[in-house]
Amino acid sequence: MKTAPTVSPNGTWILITTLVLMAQPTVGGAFCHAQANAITEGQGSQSEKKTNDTPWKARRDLVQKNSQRRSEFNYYESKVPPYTLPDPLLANDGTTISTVNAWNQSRREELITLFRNKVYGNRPEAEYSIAFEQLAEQKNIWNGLATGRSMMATVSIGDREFSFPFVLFVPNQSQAPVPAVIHINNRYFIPLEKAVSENDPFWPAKTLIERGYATASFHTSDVDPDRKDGYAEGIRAFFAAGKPPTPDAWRSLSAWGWAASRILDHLETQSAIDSEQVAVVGHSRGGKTSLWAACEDPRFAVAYSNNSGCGGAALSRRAYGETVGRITSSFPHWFCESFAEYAKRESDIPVDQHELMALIAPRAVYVASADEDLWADPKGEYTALVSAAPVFELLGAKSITETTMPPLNQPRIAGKTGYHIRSGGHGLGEVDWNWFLDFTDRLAR
Ligand code: GTR
Repeated sequence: MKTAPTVSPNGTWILITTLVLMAQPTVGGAFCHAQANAITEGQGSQSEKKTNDTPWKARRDLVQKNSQRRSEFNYYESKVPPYTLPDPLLANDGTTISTVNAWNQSRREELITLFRNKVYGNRPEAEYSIAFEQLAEQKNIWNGLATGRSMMATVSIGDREFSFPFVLFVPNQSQAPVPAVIHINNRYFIPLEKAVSENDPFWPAKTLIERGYATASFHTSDVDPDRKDGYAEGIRAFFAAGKPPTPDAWRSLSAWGWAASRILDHLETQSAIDSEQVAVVGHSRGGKTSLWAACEDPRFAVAYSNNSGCGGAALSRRAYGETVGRITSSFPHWFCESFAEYAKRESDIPVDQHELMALIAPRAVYVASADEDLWADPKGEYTALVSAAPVFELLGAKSITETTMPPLNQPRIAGKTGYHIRSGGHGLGEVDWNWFLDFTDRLAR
């Protein structure tokens, strides 16, 4: 990556970055995953008291309610099909990867290529430049705690341009460069003034600043519209010069993750920020994106995936709650065409989602589920995280290895991975942020 800071004619500073994006080749492999699929639902209805050390299990009332409401989807542990997870440490040629070098030099590339070709698509190879313009600044917000900036990123190819906005807060009073959090906002754009006046639980900029983090946020649809028919207006069409996407080209999740990387390009130029300690955070479709963003961009030190479910942290092979068939028909713009072919044949996918966490290793991964969000398959999310442990271990990092789920509302942290399942439904709020920041505090300082 080449960067060349320049000053624009109107006096705002601009950073030009030239990147060459590469696509790569393909593979597969498989190991037996011990199944712990005893009939577990029904142990802990709403009225039953749970002791503090009772591992989380789906509430019987919710399993029944969801099953009745969406009878074509499975919410019963007993009906999860037996499955074998692909072994991230088994190379294409059948050899077992047992050294850090073999992982870094070949296996990691094989695996990410599979995800590109089969799930999220390949990012374009075109060269581009990027400029960051400061549109507005507030210097002494929250009693002088932070400076807030309204920013515009503009990507250029020849004389064509594509722009998307983001908002950035940097603490004022820190002696040393601070870690940062890039928030992928899949719901709405939060302008500077609003982020200052309301500490939105979905992106609580003030809380993040108070806890010692810089933070930036952008809205996914400003980069690639979150609609089946939004292609022409987004960054993907911009790169393709308006041509339709090829079947294996990147889709919206990858485009949003790419945008998070562009914001990281900007953070790298900020002396107040420690760009080696940047987390990428997203909820739901944003949480699918945060994991993939960290796979594609090794500069992210941490990925936090909140309630991301199918196509995110949850194992596809469990087919619990949302399935590959359902997600690819409801949201065809999120995944490349191959993924849809695995509807009802999840066991044929050459990868599963634990390998996303393996691709991020030995960097940090935090996964969060919610008790009532069975659509996102909390157990599948937790099991994926734990199933990446052999790769963390190979790479010399500790991670969660306990296969039994933690109790409700009790975060579990081991080395580079963390997990919690919180009371309540699908959402990202104060409790999630606080537990996540407790995790990153340990990493950062
Ligand atoms: C749902 C979708 C999920 C999840 C969610 C969200 O409709 O089925 O995969 O991504 O949207 O983003 O809120």
